[in-house]
Amino acid sequence: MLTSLLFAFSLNTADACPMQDAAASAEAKANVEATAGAKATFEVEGMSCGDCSQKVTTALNEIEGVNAAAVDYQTGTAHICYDDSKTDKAALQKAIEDTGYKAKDSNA
Ligand SMILES: [Cu+2]
Repeated sequence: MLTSLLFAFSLNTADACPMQDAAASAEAKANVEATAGAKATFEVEGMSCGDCSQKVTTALNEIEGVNAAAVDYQTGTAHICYDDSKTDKAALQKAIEDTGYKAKDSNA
């Protein structure tokens, strides 16, 4: 009984705050660099776990014109490849900030 309770608790904790696979992050970033299109990099403030970076990644991918996005909470960065005839840096920044984190253009 106690064991299953503890197990359930640790499962929930893992659910709420997953780690991010460092190899997967590196692969996602390489994918952004290899994809054709305009590139943007933002410093994203306030992400604390894999859930946060997933949330930002999803928000970016929902923008029409985003070809690839790689968000890493450990380095606090978002690398994005986008079609600049469909969207722009301001829209990317707004999408990140709408998820609740502060974003700053690294190349501005
Ligand atoms: Cu988080």
